[in-house]
Amino acid sequence: MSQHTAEYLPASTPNISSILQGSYNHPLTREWQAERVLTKSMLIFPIFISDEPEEDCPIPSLPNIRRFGINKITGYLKPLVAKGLRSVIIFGVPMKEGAKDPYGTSADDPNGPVIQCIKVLKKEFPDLFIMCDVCLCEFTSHGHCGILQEDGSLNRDLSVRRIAAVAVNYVKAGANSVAPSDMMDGRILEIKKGLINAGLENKAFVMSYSAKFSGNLYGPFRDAACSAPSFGDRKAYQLPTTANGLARRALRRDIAEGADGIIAKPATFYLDVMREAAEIAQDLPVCAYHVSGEYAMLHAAIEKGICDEKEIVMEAHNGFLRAGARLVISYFTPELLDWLKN
Ligand code: PB1
Repeated sequence: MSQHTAEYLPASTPNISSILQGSYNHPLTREWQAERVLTKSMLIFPIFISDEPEEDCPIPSLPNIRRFGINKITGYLKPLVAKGLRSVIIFGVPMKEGAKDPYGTSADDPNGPVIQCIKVLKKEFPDLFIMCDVCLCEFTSHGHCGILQEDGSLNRDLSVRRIAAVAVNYVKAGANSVAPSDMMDGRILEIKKGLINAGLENKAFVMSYSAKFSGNLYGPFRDAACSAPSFGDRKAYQLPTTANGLARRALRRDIAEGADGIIAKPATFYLDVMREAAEIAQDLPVCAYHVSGEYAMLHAAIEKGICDEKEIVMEAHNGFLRAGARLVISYFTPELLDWLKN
């Protein structure tokens, strides 16, 4: 008997139910264990569009991600669409002098980056699903996501009405979906009412950022979108990082107000929230947003050789699906389009 076998013990006789390894000892049976498999149609790719038509600018804190002008974006997206890209989410970035004011007027400027980009993409890629982030932070001089009172706090009513107007104008321009990331209370209801008043209620998928936390993982995005608040922070309108209860309340509220889908973000650090969101919003698509800080952290680990790029990206995205997400907003979309078969 081998020196490593304890002579004094009889041959191990486990219960039959103790034996699991036979169920996953083959690559195919390991695939069978997944309740949900990541596919290209689940991916929504964030794109940053500026008002400089010829811009093509790398974002140092967001490796492999660039900010484009409307004359450059179709050339960039063409090969991705050919590889199976189905959806983008547009973030407008007004760069011109004087483009920002306290009301975010340029957010739905017919000649602004978002509406121009909607039209260019609809023309070039008629089957591409165009989602537009709806917020004021990229367009306001103060960098907050809503309209402010004199004392610097949010004017909820004016903010919600402005957000709804912007959302309706994006749909009028041809957007298939609007995703308000502003976090103002009641904006989903206002957007739905605005769409109904415009006769567009059956034309747009309203994707609510319901469970969105005021963490420390949005820095690279703010670099790309030039959208950092000029004072204070977003803690008065993005959820506290410890707030499971508020997230559940916001999810139930947005579903009751008519959301067609919900986003939980950040993703990796909030998989518990994602799971609860999938239970509360079981009749709607739940979308994970793998935010810029999470993306940059993975890139840092990959660049340091701590993990293999494809392995760690797939592990992270499979975690979002395991927690109940059916969609993923991911800056890794271009790589995933190369790796995924379907
Ligand atoms: O990738 C990211 O970090 C997403 C950032 C996110 C975009 N929806 C917001 C984060 C923020 O700046 O607070 C933008 C809010 N309108």
